Amino acid sequence: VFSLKAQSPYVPTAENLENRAWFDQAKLGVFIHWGVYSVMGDGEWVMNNQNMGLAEYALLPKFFNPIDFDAKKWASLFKSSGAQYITFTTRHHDSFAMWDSKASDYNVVQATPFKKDIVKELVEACRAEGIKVMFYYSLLDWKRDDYLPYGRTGRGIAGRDESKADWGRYIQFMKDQLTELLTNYGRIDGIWFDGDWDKPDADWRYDEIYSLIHRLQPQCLIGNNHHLAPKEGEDFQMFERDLPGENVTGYGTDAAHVGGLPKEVCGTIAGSWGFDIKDRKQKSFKEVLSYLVKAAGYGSNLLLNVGPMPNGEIQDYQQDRLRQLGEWLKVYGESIYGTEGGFVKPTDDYALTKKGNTVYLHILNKEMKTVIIPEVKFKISSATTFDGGKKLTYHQLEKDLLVVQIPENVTDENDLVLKLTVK
Ligand code: H79
Repeated sequence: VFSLKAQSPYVPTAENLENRAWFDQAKLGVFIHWGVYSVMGDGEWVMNNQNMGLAEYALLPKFFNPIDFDAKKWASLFKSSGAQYITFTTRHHDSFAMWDSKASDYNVVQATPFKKDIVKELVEACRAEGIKVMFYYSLLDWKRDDYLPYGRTGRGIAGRDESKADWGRYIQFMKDQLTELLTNYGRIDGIWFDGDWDKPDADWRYDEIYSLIHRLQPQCLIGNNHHLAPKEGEDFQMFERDLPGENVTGYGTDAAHVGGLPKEVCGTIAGSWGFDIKDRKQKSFKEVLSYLVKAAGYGSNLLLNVGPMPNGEIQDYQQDRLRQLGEWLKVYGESIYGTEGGFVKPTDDYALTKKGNTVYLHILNKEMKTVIIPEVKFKISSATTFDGGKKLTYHQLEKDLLVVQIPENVTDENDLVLKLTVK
């Protein structure tokens, strides 16, 4: 007989620790924001941002008929990027379930002409490619009455009835949906919660929710985008549009709240998470690669987002970025996968990763002739180009300064990877 209360303090099982160790070295995942909001082509926050009423928004599922969706094509694209896992939006803030949910008929099978269980197709296709699957699940809800009273968002959305507020029922609804997701789709490697910040003072009953998840699937890694220090029962810590502790967004997690769990930063290839037809902030390959390399320099994974179109296609330039990463990782993967980071703080100019007695020095700013790195606490015995073909001049000075001469005629527009051997 299981206790409904979480064991306190939370003691992760052996399977869970093993999965954390896998996650910690995985370094690249693909985030997918896809839902009925994609039909609008105005990002995943369109319901809130355009103050769409419930009746208006309820028209969107009628247009969700992604005739070009091919889960196998997606999975093969993700595989070619070098990603080790995906995180899919099973349900975003609009409450729409992308699977055959019994707890709510507001789902892809019952409410769209497509009628197919997207989660099922995606899970099966990714599994066939050896890609692990995590589920994004929103805590915040812009549709259900039982979620009320209002949090910080969603007030302009017409059609909800505050007299039907019922927090206990809402929590039970989430448990029912999470149970479906963790019972009907085989092994799931993580649950990625978002939206806590809408009601930071609510009793989210994480003790019950997290213990339910770990009871159903002990290896399932729990992360929660609450922008706070990790809470009891969580297995990894995520940083939205941020590097760990940098908090450039202002609503993120500052350095004081970075914990000792495996880390993941998430960011977009486009300017938005969900498909935005007017997107004018498309990232170059260099920007995307620098994000991956800096994340690894912090010892963190990068969860890189694509926002598929309503027809089920992923935009060509987003596909290109993924394939370019994969091509790069085929050559330089040893400097990313399975490395440690966090021993020297990355900058826009450089990032360092480490495996055994090899330190990989990533030069991100190709204008530099010399790189000067402070706080280097280890002694090195050699410095070479990535292929070992050319010895580099370096000096280790007092105050832990490392100075490395950047070789001439060795150019890589995006990231020049150098190798240091640690004594
Ligand atoms: O799913 C993607 C986004 O839709 C969701 N998380 C990613 C992964 C997300 N949207 N916004 N945010 C996360 C951060 C929200 C910040 C704000 Fe606020 C909401 C700023 C103003 C309203 C938090 C709540 C800070 C003030 C109120």
